[in-house]
Amino acid sequence: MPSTPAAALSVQSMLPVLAVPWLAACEGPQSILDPAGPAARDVTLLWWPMLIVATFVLAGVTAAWIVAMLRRPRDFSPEEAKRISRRWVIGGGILLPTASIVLLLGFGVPAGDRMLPLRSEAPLRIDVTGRQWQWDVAYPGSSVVLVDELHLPAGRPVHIHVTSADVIHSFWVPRLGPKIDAVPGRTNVLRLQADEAGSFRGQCSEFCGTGHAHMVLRVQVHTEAGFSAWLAERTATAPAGGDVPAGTVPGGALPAPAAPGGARTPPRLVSGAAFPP
Ligand SMILES: [Cu+2]
Repeated sequence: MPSTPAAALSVQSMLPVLAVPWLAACEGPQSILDPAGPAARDVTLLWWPMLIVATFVLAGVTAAWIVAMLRRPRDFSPEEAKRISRRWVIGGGILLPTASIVLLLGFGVPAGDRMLPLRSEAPLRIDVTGRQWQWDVAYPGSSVVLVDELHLPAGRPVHIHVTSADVIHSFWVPRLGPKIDAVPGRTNVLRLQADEAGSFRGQCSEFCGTGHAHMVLRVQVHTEAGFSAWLAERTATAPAGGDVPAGTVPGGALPAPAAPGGARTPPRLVSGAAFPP
């Protein structure tokens, strides 16, 4: 604790500065605390109670530890010691974890179910393939193939079929929903839905090599009519073999290693497009 008024003042003046990293994470194109779809909202609603409960548990354990350090030792009879230790084992080792797990499952299972693919209807399907270090995005039924760019309609569920061409990546658009792994030889399906039109940002969230940090995804959500018009226009203008923007790796092929065992071509940023602020 500060021992002088000047020290107390300097601590107080530092508090806003120390709070900046915390508050800065509350909004922005990649914040889970600023959800823009039902699945992302479920994640946020689960995250806040977990943070609050974890904070109380930390405070309680710390307080118990301080009390234990400060209290004078007492002699307990064997029966007393047994009764006290049994109370802690039953309360802290059985009742508390059981209540926590039941509460978490009560919230988590229905929320997880709302992120799974729908069985009753066939929503729009988009195929996403991760590769070092880019996202190939294909729209089945059309010749449109994009790199590091995903277009969605607002207000309806979309099934994102995610796989990988090389190592394990993880597809994540934090403001729209949870992440899902992109695993070679396997296709995982994630249900995403955006409330309304806007720009978002996704990021590979599984370390996949030196270009991992640059493996970003620009997400544009259109209105329903705007999406149909965009897809029709891109389908009409897409060249044979895919609509891959200039400057990206043709067809998503991996660049050759610089030398046997050497590093691949350094990653490039998203096809020249600016990210939303
Ligand atoms: Cu990665």
